[in-house]
Amino acid sequence: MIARRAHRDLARAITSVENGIADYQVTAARLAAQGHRREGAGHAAIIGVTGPPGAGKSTLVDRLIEGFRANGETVAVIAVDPSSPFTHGAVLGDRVRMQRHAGDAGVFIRSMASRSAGGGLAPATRDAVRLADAAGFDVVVVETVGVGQVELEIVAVADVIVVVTVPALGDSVQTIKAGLTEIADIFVVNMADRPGANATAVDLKHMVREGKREIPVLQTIARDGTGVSELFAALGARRGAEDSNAVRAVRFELVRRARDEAVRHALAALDSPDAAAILERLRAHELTRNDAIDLLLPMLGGPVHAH
Ligand SMILES: Nc1nc2c(ncn2[C@@H]2O[C@H](COP(=O)(O)OP(=O)(O)OP(=O)(O)O)[C@@H](O)[C@H]2O)c(=O)[nH]1
Ligand SMILES: [Mg+2]
Repeated sequence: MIARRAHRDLARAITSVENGIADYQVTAARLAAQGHRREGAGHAAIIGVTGPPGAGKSTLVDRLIEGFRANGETVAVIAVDPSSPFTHGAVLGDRVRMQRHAGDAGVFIRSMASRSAGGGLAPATRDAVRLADAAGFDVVVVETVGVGQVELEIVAVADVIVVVTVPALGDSVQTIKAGLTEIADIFVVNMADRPGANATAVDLKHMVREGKREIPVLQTIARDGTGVSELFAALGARRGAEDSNAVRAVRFELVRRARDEAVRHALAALDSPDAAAILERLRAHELTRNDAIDLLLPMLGGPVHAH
């Protein structure tokens, strides 16, 4: 049973890591000392919901909350707004959307800004998810707008990933970017009350068939709840098979660290006197951009891709 006090303590804990006042370890320890940490934290089912702005993610999550509560499960929702350095807009929108659950102690809803410079999930988001888990919630839903790297980084956080899209205008699913089939466990075409939903679902199914994994493609109308029970069932099936995600998350984390390392290395190389000399020749129009790139590339080490 999650008490009101746990809500307050979790909210404060998230605020302190978000503002960099405390680090995750210290905060988690404090939550534990307050008696909220349950046996074997790390048991929450962490569900990522991602997709383009306005696809109906929050409306859908609101419906899912209903289902989890009907099962007697407690739910924490962390909604990330990567477009804004401030939480105000997100807080307002999401609070209104999920208002129905405001009086329920089994539901915790928190909006966060994503502050990572690269546009990725802020470290505070990952911490918030883990804190919600430590605080004893059975299910943690992370809602992110699918922009830039965030939709991919959600892999590092969530056990099950639902990619929400809407009926495509025109004749193809170009809006579904490459890479999404790799991270999606379930595709949802929301706003199925709009024209083109069937065609979009068929396109997605074709796309999914090319991949190695079986990914259900569902249609929902979040606004009235149509199709949500099917989504709920698909989530239930995936939750039973979560173990494969550990491999996916570790792979992702390693690639991310390798990328960070490569970026650091490249920036250092660009600061070297040799690089500065090349950039100076570029500035003086003695080199074309492509020439400059070809000259600079070998300084990065690793494989050189000639232009
Ligand atoms: N017609 C229709 N409208 C929907 C449906 N689901 C949600 N909406 C509406 O779409 C709008 C956006 O819904 P949200 O749930 O806020 O979408 P979101 O993806 O969370 O939006 P952001 O978090 O801002 O990216 C709202 O006005 C919803 O009422 C649906 O199935 N059909
Ligand atoms: Mg939303």
